Amino acid sequence: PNTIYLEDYQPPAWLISHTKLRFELEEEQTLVRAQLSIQSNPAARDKRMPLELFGDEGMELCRLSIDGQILEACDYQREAGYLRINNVPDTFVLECVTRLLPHENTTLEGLYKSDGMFCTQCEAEGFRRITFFPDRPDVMSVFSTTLVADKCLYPVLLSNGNPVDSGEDDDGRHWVTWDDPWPKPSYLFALVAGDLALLEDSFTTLSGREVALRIYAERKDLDKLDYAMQSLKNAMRWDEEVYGREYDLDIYMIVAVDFFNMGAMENKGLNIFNTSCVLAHPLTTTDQGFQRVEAVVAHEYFHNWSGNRVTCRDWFQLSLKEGFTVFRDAEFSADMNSRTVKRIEDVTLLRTAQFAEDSSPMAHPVRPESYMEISNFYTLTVYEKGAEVVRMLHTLLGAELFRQGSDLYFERHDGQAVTTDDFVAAMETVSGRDLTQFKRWYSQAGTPRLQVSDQYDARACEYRLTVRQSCPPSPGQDHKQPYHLPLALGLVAEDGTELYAGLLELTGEEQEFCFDNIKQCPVPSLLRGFSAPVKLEYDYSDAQLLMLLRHDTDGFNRWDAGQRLSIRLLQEQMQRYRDGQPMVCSEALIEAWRQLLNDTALDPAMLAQCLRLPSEAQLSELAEQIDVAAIHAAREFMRTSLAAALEQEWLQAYQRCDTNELYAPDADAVGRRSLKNLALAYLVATEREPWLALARQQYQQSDNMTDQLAAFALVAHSDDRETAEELLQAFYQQWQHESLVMNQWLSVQASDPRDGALERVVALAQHPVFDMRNPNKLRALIGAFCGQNAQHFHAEDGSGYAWLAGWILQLDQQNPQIAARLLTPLTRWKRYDPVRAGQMQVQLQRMMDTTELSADVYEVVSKSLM
Ligand code: B3K
Ligand code: ZN
Repeated sequence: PNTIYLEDYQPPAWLISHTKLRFELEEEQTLVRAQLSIQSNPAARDKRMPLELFGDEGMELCRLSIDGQILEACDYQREAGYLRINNVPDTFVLECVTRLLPHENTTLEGLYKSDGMFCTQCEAEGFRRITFFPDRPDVMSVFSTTLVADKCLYPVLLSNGNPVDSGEDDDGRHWVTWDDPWPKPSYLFALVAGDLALLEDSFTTLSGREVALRIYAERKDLDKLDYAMQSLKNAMRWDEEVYGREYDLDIYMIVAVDFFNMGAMENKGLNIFNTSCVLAHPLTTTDQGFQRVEAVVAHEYFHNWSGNRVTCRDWFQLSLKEGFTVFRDAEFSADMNSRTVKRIEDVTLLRTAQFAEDSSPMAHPVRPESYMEISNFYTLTVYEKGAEVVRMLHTLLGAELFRQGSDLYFERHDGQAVTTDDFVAAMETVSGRDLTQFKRWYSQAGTPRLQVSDQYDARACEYRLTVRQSCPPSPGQDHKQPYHLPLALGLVAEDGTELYAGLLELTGEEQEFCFDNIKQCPVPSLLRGFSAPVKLEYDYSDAQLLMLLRHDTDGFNRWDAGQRLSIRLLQEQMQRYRDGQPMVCSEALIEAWRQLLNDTALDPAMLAQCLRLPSEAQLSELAEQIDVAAIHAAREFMRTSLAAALEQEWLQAYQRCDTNELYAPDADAVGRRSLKNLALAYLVATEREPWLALARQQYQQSDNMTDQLAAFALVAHSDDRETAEELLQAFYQQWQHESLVMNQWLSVQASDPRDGALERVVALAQHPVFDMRNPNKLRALIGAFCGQNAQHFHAEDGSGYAWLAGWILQLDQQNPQIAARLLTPLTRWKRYDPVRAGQMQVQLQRMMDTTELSADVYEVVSKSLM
């Protein structure tokens, strides 16, 4: 595969003003007739370039003409992925007929079938599997699309924009024409054809425009669409209020499909969603599931401005739309629910998974410099770290200037395809600031490290803080320049009084800050709200952390103080485990947790966050060399010690939160359930008989999936095999016809830490509910085993690695994007002991030695072995 470089960017030689498409959808084939109105681009570097269109090799070209003149085979060249036509006029209409086989398309890119309905996925480069086209985001065109299909099988025919015409043919077929007035790149094109049920509602925009809101799904799921609809309306209102952005078409549609490579897709006016991100019902969806639906519905809606009206010039700019939109959806979720809890969840994801990516062979800047396969760059770095970069701009400028900058960005670039530099330039204009150094966040990979030390002069009432920043090397970047970053901090007295709160700006490699008139020696509360995506080091004493856990006025840092303390204690136990010494659980920690648990004034959601030990994945990220067994042993030891020591408190917390309220997915109720189920998990961890019975009782009496699933997982993983098997069977019987619930059933079993885990997942892959063509099933089984069952995935004999590699090789033939995704755990081999690292390398090499790897898998494997 070729490597594409940012520095090679050239403006397109040809532009398309209008794209007219006609799809003849049939069972055995689809014919696509495309009429492209083409002009040479006045802004192109070289004039008189041949016309080059992208087109997938598997696509059959049936007919090609220019201004009505049929082209013969000698008039054009078809090469791997391209069609080249020499000697074309300056302005002309190209007509092209292609033949596709959607029912055989297992890549879930381009036009394919999901459970009998036709649908599309074009981002990033799927449109070239539909027709020959300048399939790049800086070519924007107006689309007009006609769909023709059997009326009984496909009564619903959808595309972008507004329906403008329709009719019926004599042969039982019907057709609908859709016009999308807004110029868009081909990656935002979509069509859907199927027998779909519909939930309809409407929204009146700020300026009084009436918008029809339509959510489509299979008939059996019609009762699971209300929450998505409510979330959509909330998002539309929020974007008007917070960003002044209104919707711009008469119809907004969402379609739920079961076969989908990722969460959802923001196609103009016609979002296509993975069922897992749109269907929600109390009986089948957990609280987490509800919150994901709310967040993803909002995210795709927000793209209408940040992504669609203003799009990316090239795919290196992906974070322009994704980082900004993730920031927008995170703020929306924070406003709809608990701001601090949302921040804690996002930072946990960043610290666990993005930091790990940042130190892996696939590490890349938020704006990558090169890629082989762009699908591999829809990453935590581009999305989540990208959102942190936007958040830092928000922090540095303040909410008001940031809003002005966003207004200016949309105004300047409406209808354009632009770069992250353009985004920052708008922020520079409104603030009058020079953000040149800040832009290193876009160009440098790796997680910066902040080392903080301090000094207090009691006589002068002077407190000095010294901050040193550095950033480790990453592939292709040995030396990093210092970053410009906001460091929010507070100074807290021993008794909890806040002596100072403010924002510092770091630009140098080492900087000293002096605070006057500080009357007692303070404890610094650093990086409040996680004001920059860095690793912070400061030599806190246990007592200081306990004080911050009790008194910090910044909720995020309260939680973070507790995490730091837990991490330190866990790391000590890991060392003891390795040294063969007995592990111990700190009395101070137990007492601190007891106080938290007894403090009934605390918000249950926050309390649950504070009483959750850092995950094995996070402890792994922090380790010099990952010792899977020590991490697991230490964490289990702490968990069971805290469970036993605080048994009464856990029970009280459980009872306090076990209110008999009707299910609602609002922040308060979600918080109570999260504390309740955390308490139940600790109770069960005591291995005392009554608590497993309590879990079983909760399983039977719950009226919602959150409580049912939490209890189910605890029993399913317990040593009481009789009850466990009974529940596994009962759960299956109850939910076997709910595909999304069956994903949970698979995941619970795949993450079961008891012996024999690999044998169990091998057997489950043969179970009728498993379907290797469905990405949700693959994530539920393979993803969960490799990601949430470290003990067994990392078995020293390499059996887990070999199993995964076997899957990757098989899946690569069918769906390269998913294959490359699932491969991630093996790319981390350098972090493990020599035996495991060697075993992982063997599997990577095994893949490398296979002929015919996709570009997706080849890129990940080859970079990992470098
Ligand atoms: N933009 C899509 C992701 C497309 C991924 C293509 N491999 C969803 C989103 O971020 O909203
Ligand atoms: Zn997005």
